[in-house]
Amino acid sequence: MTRFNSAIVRPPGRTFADGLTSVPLGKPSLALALEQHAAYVAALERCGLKVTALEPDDALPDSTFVEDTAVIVGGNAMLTRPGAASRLGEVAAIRETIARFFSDFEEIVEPGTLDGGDVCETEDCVYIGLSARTNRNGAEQLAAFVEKAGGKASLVDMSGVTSILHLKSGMSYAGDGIFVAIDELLPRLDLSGGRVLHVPPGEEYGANCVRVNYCVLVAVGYPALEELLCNCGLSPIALDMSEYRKMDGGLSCLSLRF
Ligand code: CIR
Repeated sequence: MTRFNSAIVRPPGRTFADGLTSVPLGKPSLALALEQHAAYVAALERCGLKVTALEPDDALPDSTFVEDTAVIVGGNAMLTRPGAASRLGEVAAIRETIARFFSDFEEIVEPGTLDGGDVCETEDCVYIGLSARTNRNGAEQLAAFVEKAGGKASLVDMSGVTSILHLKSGMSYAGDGIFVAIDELLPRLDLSGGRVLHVPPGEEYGANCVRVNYCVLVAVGYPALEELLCNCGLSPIALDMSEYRKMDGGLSCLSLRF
């Protein structure tokens, strides 16, 4: 299991509610979002990570979702090129921080687009979702980056999957060969021998969980999924994500972990 030591986060700015969203859950409260963010950071610290918190950026409403701006696989970093035009500026905003941690990094270039939320890494394979945000060219650039370092990549066709924004909105790798996935995605995934925890009906939002060292972060409110994780010997830490969910965000998208 990959051991993480560090994380990069960016608390939401005052324009958080102006970000992109496809869910009709109402306007998020910035005060509550900041509270939830602080709890998220505390959980990462409890898992042993040293957290670098960037300044909130009011010019970029979605910039708290730092996961989409860079991919860190096998210890190597690649800046992305987000598929939503309003998020392209987030890459410049994180470049210097990535450069501070990774002396050498690459970058997805035009015409490729890729959001980090479409990338799910295991010890054996990097799954890359072809979604409304990540196009084939972007996915192939990342696959080539992974393969150059000796890794394996698997492209996941998400066409027709409308219930989720990113690949990791519907699946996670919980470590130790355990995958968590919504049934809609399973026929599209080649999980080669992994153990699959089927997300119970009605708990689909919980699919976006994050294994961090000995714990797994899960969203509050998905008890059946939490029990499945506990039955595998995992230790869930449940975090309230209500305000981020309103903006189509999940647990993984709030940090870059390495
Ligand atoms: C967006 O639509 O791009 C943001 N409002 C949410 C991004 C969530 N990112 C993620 O799940 N990796």
